[in-house]
Formats: sequence, structure tokens, C-alpha cells
Amino acid sequence: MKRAFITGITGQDGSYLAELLLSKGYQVHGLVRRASTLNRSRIDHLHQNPDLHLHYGDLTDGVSLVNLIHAIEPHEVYNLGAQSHVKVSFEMPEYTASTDAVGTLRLLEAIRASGLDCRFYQASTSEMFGATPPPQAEDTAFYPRSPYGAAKLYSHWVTVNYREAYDLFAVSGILFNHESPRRGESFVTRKITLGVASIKLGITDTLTLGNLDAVRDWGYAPEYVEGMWRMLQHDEPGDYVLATGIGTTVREFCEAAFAHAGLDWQDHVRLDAKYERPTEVDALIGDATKAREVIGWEATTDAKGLAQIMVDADLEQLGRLVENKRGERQIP
Ligand code: NAP
Ligand code: G4F
Repeated sequence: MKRAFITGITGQDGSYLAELLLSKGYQVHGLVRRASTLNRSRIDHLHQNPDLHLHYGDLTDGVSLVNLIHAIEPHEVYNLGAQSHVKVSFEMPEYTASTDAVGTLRLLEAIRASGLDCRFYQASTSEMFGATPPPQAEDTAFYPRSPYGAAKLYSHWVTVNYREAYDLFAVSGILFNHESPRRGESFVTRKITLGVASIKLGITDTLTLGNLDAVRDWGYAPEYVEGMWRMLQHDEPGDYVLATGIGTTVREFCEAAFAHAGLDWQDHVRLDAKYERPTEVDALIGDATKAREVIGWEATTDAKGLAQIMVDADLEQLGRLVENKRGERQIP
């Protein structure tokens, strides 16, 4: 039985990846952070699975990583854990660097010191391209525009270096934005689809956003975790862009999400500069030709389809909450 170790298992991608690996017969080990309340809603439905094992640790705590690699002896490690919010990285640059940059080094060192024959996946990002105009592919120049992008660029290069220096099977997946109903509520797509559902259900009337002109290449997260797994199954380690190849503005995503619920976004969206960043990444549109040709991966959901999936999910989830509240009120 193959053993996989996932950092960031409680996040959007980690939860989909855990599902995928369990369905393929892996024993899955996940790193979870201790918090005052349990923060495992995305993996609650996997809780009873006997092949899922959760371990306390943190990417800022090297000892925990050394001990876990030693105890689990994984065949595959997926490093998805990160402070992943670009705007927050301007407010917490040092913590972001410790987790997103040095955290990767700590994990790679734990693997190297163990001497295990273990494959390593690094969650790199299109944010590394930053100010370099699209289309962006594996050989496009990097120019990060945030402490998050700069930290991830360190991790990308240290992953390449450990591959070259120590012959580690280490791959870097340069993933463009990917979303789902499990996306964190403060990322723009989920903020919009939750806003649409709240407005449709009469809970609120406005949605406040920042820069509507930014262009992103938005895909569907479950498809992207399949790409991560494929990268580790290939004969040779390498770096791969995963993207749809289609650019959409925040404004267009808004329009599609509101329209799906029968609403006009212009009646509800307000702007506030507090959601803008000190330096913005204007346009990200990926070229995933290498992934298609080498590992047979291709995105199949576009931004409009994604907006529909997410609005439907938020309408259902929020609708259920509203119904439950009404039910509670009827109880004497
Ligand atoms: P996410 O939903 O924000 O999940 C991040 C995960 O990292 C959570 O499980 C979080 O744990 C964990 N984490 C945060 N700080 C940690 C620390 N110090 N030690 C250990 N774990 C820590 O992110 P995602 O969207 O799933 O993205 C997964 C990875 O891909 C991230 O590395 C992200 O930067 C990268 N990425 C994402 C995208 C995208 O569009 N989604 C694109 C390119 C790259 P808690 O639940 O306890 O907070
Ligand atoms: O949804 P976002 O916060 O995602 P961003 O900054 O592109 O980062 C995400 O994708 C990266 C891959 O390229 C990942 F590496 C990273 O971890 C994360 O998952 O913002 C998207 C765009 C930005 O241009 C932002 O300025 O939307 C714009 N935006 C406009 N109003 C907003 C808002 N973003 C947020 N979060 N909130 C707003 O109100």
C-alpha cells in the first residue's frame, strides 16, 4: 500500500487530493495544525476512513516534520500547506516567508535526512510570474509582486535545487488559480458566489470588492489535484504549468455569477480601495501545453462553468442554513 503525506490537508486542494488518493488505495497521512477549535470541515466526511491518519505539526516547526517523515516513511509527499492569501502576505510577510519559503526547506531537509526514496510535490503558483505579461509557461521569467509570490519563488527554486543537488524526485506544479465550493471565503471567486447567494436569499443587498480589472485564469480545483498526482507518477521529475489558457476579469466573473442567479451585478457591487493590494498582478493566463503533452492533463471547466458550480453550491448551502434558522424559530 502506497503512503502519501499531505501538508495543507485541511485546505481546499488538500481535501480534494486526500479524496483522490484514498480512492486510489493510498494510505493518506495529513499534517494538521492545532487550533483552539477543530478546523477540519473540508475533510470531516473522510473522518471514518481507516486509511486516513492525521498528525499534529506545522511547517514552521522543523522537528515535527522530521519526526513525521521518520514515522510515516511516505512514498509521496505533497507540500500544499501555506499562508496562501496574497493580500494577507503584505500584512504578515515574515510569517508568510517562514511557512511558504523556509517551511518547504524544512520539509525537503527532513526528507533528505531520512534517506527515503520519496517523491516530492511542491505547490508553486502563477503568482511567481507576477508582472511578466501572459501567456506564462514553464520557461517564462518570474517577477513576483507580493511577499507571498517571493516566498513561493524561493520554494520553487529550492525544490529544483534539491532535485539537481540530491537527485530527489522533486516536482514543482506551477498552478494557476483554481477554485471550487470549498474555496476559502476571502478569495475573490468565493467571496462573489457567497455574495450572490446572500443577495438572492435576501440576507444582504451589496457586495464590496477591490480591483475589478485584474485578469485571472480560473480552473476547477478537483481537476488540478489530479494533475498534481500525475506529475508524481511520471518517469522523470519536472516542472509543469496547470491552467485553462483562458483569461477572465474579476468583473466578468462577477457578471457571470450574478447572471446565473438572475441578478445584475451592477445593482449590487460596490468598490472599496481597502481590498486593493500595494502591488497588483494585472494578468495571469497560463500555457499548459507541456502538461497536456507529457502527463496527459487538460482543464475542462472554464470560468463561467466554475461560477455556476460555485453559485449553485452556495445557494444550496446558505439556503439550508436559512431554512434551519426558520425551523429553530418555530420551536417553542
Ligand atoms: P488553502 O485552502 O488556503 O489551504 C492552505 C492549507 O495550508 C490549510 O490546510 C492550512 O491549514 C495549511 N497551513 C497554513 N499555514 C500552515 C503552517 N504554518 N503549517 C502547516 N500548514 C499550514 O490553500 P489551497 O487553495 O488549498 O492551496 C493549496 C496550496 O497551493 C497552497 O500552498 C497555495 O499557496 C498553492 N496554490 C494555490 C492556488 C489556488 O488557486 N488555490 C494556486 C497556486 C498555488 P489550516 O486549515 O489550519 O489553516
Ligand atoms: O482571489 P484572489 O485573492 O486570488 P490571487 O491573489 O490571484 O491568489 C490566488 O491565486 C494564486 C495563483 O495565482 C495562488 F497562488 C494564491 O494562493 C491564491 O490562491 O484575488 C484575485 C484577484 C486579485 O487581482 C485581487 O486584487 O481579485 C482581485 N480582487 C478584487 N476584489 C479581490 C477582491 N481579491 C480578494 N481576495 N478580495 C476582493 O474583495
